[in-house]
Amino acid sequence: MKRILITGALGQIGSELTLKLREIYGADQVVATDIKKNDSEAAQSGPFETVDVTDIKQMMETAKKYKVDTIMHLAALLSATAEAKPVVAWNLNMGGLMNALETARELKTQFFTPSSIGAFGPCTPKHHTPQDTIMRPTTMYGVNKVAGELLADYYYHKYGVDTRGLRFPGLISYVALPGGGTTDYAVEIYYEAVKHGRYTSYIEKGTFMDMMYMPDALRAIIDLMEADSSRLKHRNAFNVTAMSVAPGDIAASIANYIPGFEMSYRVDPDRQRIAESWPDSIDASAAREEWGFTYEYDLDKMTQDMIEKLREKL
Ligand code: AKB
Repeated sequence: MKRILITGALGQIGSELTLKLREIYGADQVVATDIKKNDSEAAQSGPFETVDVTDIKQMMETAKKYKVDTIMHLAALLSATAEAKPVVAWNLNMGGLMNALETARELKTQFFTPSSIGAFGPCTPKHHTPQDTIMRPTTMYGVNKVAGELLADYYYHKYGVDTRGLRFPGLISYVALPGGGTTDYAVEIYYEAVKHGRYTSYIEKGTFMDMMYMPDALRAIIDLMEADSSRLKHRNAFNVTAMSVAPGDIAASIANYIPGFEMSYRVDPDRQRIAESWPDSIDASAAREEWGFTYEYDLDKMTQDMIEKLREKL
């Protein structure tokens, strides 16, 4: 990775990944792209181009202009929004991915795109979900993610594109808010706890899903991209996780640092249904074995850091 183009660079992952990559590889070496520019640090601290990922000409021209050797394709609709607008989701998630892979093929770049725990479905083993297992998701987002994993494998086998990916759990961060995901509650809860000392969860108290703190997610992306290709058996996409938690666990963890924190529940049936179709906990042993995946933040350490950083920010 020497010169990197990021799509969806102003989204939840992109806002922080752009800055991290600029810190490591140099500000001019990381081209942030998104559908619209804003005044965030990611948009202002280095090259930025407006790119609609459904427009292959725009993407290809931008990649050629900067002579990139790596594409990180992050632009996508998350699970709850994709479920509300399935056709839009198919066109953006699959059309965007296809265009990004074609650009990578033509320019012979390395390629990263995230998959998700959303790629799994109700028939998947729920606990310690293995790397290779039944998928059969029941959401449009999940269908996109499984198809995306297979498509990225296809580009590797057919064209030799060095494609790599991670099945991310819910990602928690204090920098940019997620939008339209099922796991968004795990970010909102910290903002509301710091601002108002209470939160109403749209996911039931005991519904477990995997989560990870953003610094660990960024390191996982970079470690995977830097890993020796010959060690990778899976490529698209590795299970990674740092914790399996339910809303009740996060509330209890917050209460240790914000005494009197109040949690209540008003379940959103649509997002609850999505959450219940996903695993409770996934097994990341393939990522550990093939490229040395580790994480630093467990629930308690993440809660401490989130509260400290949000108190400064808010
Ligand atoms: C979502 O909830 O849609 C995402 C994900 C787990 O992929 N955060």
